[in-house]
Amino acid sequence: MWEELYREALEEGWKKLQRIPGVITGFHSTIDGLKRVEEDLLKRLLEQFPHIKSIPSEPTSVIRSPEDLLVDLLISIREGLAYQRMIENEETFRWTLENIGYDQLRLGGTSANMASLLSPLPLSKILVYANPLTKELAELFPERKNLFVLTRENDKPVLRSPRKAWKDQGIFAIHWILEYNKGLKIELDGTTYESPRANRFIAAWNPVNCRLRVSEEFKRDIFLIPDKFTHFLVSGFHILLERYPEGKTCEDFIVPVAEFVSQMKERLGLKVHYEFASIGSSLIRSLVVKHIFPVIDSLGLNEIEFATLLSDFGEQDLAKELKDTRFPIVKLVDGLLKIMERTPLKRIQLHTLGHYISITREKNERNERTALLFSAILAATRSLLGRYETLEDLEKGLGVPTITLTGYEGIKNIDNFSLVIVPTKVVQSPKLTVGLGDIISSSGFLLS
Ligand code: 8BR
Repeated sequence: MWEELYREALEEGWKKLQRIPGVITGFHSTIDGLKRVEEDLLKRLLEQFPHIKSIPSEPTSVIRSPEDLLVDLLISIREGLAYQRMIENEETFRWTLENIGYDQLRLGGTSANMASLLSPLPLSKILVYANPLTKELAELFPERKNLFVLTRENDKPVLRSPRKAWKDQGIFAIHWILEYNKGLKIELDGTTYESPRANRFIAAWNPVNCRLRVSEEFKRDIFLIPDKFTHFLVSGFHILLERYPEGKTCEDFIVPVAEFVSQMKERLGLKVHYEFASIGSSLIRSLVVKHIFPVIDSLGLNEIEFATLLSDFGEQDLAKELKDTRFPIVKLVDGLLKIMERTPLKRIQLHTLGHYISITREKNERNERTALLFSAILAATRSLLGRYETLEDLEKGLGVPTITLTGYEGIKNIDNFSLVIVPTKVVQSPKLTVGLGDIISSSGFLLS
């Protein structure tokens, strides 16, 4: 039965996407700088700080100096853990650019990734918010007829391909992905440390995006263009800081974004989806729940992010049980019901490796099922081929076997909520897993 439903969902989803007038993604597009960390680089960096004799146990909360960055990187290597920290000042950013540099630049940021992953699909318009849009960032966007940024020409707001609309040249923001292999050695004052596994440390300099500052031009022009948009994918709250060097707090930046999203919704008639992503700070999470949840229609997350959210709502026992028992569907459903009861959300879409679940206030089960199944085909295709360009590519994803059923799959109505649980297609040796969550949630929302 599921194979048949999958086939129908591919056909139906592909047709339905063509009827969507336009999608906006904002407010986090950036450049990822990939750098492979080897022993000689570590030696060169350590020579600059001869007083470092040992590695502290915990990383810093933010990177305030080149030394902080190096120490955090060493901790990540010693533990084999993927920490992510924001760089707080421009001197440290310049030092890192000069002393570490990058091997390769890649498109980064949830909004840019979602726009880029949606652009091969038959959507007529995708408007991505990318600011500042330098030549370096613009050239990382794929060249596609349906992908735009909002810019001005002859004093009029217009939609243009990012590649034709860049303003400055240079790198003003970068998220360094410092990757290392298993067994990388650090020699320090007679002691040798060795990475227990391959992983990465991310150090990000992004002064505009980390304040979620939306340009005045965008705030005005989005209401002036004649082009119709119906869906908005908002994200980027995971790179906020609790406090800023100028004395502001994350709330100073969350509140204006929430107000602007609410205005966009009202004046443009948009449906809004928010992709949670992993937010380390419980303070930022609680402010996002307070200010952002009331202005969105749909929330997307994975099971780990969901367990954290449950803890924030005082459901620590359920969150622990979920983690201890490897996220069984019945418990995930219990948790989803609790979050729906306590928030104004209209829809939550939760993805795990084997199942996707959506819960909604309105009865929309057939569309929800098509949406989830279509998004699973996209995830399977991207895992299988590392990309998708055409309907034929998606047919290859469709061919990936659907995972074994547990008995909970299907449509359920509980306490006035509609639940749809689908089994997914899991690729055995995936070519690529980055960006899968983003594509599952964004395509699922568009088709829901
Ligand atoms: P996040 O990026 O939000 O963590 O989501 C990742 C999702 O990608 C998982 O929930 C799972 O559904 C999907 N995924 C992964 Br990871 N590996 C996959 C694979 N080999 N085949 C299909 N889907 C996969």
